[in-house]
Amino acid sequence: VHQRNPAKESATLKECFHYLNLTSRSFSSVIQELNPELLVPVALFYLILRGLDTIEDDMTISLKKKEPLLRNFQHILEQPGWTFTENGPNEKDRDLLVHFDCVITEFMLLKKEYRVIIADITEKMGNGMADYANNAEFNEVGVDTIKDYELYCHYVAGLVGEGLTKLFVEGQLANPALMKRPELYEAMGQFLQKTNIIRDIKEDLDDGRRFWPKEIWSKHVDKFEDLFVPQNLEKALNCSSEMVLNSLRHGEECLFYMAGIKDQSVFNFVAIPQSMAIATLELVFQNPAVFKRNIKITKGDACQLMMESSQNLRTVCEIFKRYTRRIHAKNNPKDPNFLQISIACGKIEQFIESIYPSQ
Ligand code: PS7
Ligand code: MN
Ligand code: MN
Ligand code: MN
Ligand code: MN
Ligand code: MN
Repeated sequence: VHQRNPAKESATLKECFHYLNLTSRSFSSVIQELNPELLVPVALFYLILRGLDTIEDDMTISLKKKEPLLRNFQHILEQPGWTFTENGPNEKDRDLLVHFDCVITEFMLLKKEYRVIIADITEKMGNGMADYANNAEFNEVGVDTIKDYELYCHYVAGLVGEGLTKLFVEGQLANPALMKRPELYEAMGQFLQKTNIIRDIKEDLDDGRRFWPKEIWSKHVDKFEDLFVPQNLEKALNCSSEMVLNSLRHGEECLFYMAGIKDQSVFNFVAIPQSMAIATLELVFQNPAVFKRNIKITKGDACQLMMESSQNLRTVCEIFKRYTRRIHAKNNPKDPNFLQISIACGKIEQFIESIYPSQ
């Protein structure tokens, strides 16, 4: 049920949707099903952040070039005709930046209130990314403490939660009270980003980047690279369990945030990625393949999750309950975090039981 109205779309807006379809596997369809008031603002918000992330991710751009691009990306949004052709030829979403002028053209046509929200988040995220780009190049350890790790996740995902929530409230599609609960929209972003970072460890290593904090991996191995040595598998799995636990702790706050969303299209938009994330967390938990290749939930599972989570809070809670139980069942008594993981699963299960008692 796409809410787009192609008859009224300009050529540049059509081009923007072309790049949305090219760059996003999970977000493009849910964005295009959003309430018409927010469909275009959120699509452009996505493309702008995707463009910024493409620069952040490109390890062929020198830090000297990358840093000012990241720090000044919000000003690029006011430069008609700006395009970028210096990304490495293999960079995944290079085409979007080569044709970024269409995004700028459409951004400039947005309501002022939406432009201000998007530009503000872009500025904060770009500066945060730049801080950590420095970190990766000069610092052997990558991300040091759990606090640093959570600050990085705040920059690249918590801020997206903030910006989206502001857009929902400005568009009168969410309860304004959500603005008074920053910990809830922060949790929505942290849960997605942390799960992505756990899953992508091998892919990120191959790109020369590491996001798992030293404070966690150093409890299990001496060197980050040791996580990938087959003889260290048990240690590596214990380490990944600690990462999973750290992410799982956001589960309740995510469910609480979603309880505050009344518009059906916004509900689907926020719930589908969260359901994919809990399923991904279950997939990576105690899974040795994480250290060998990039694993993903199957197309079939993704399809079912999409249908089930585009209903209501009850069906999303059922998904969370199902995957939390699977994590609980896989939990290994020899794992140093066994007890903490069991408690975290129990808390999510109890929270769900308190809103939807089973008998
Ligand atoms: C504006 C829809 C709903 C309150 C591009 C959605 C990369 C996990 O690292 O490509 O390349 O493997 O899988 C999305 C909160 C952000 C956080 C963040 C913008 C939810 C640029 C998504 C998405 C907040 C930084 C997945 C965070 O990308 O990752 C819009 C509420 C972009 C959300 C990045 C990651 C998104 C991510 P990677 P992916
Ligand atoms: Mn990135
Ligand atoms: Mn990325
Ligand atoms: Mn073009
Ligand atoms: Mn990633
Ligand atoms: Mn990636």
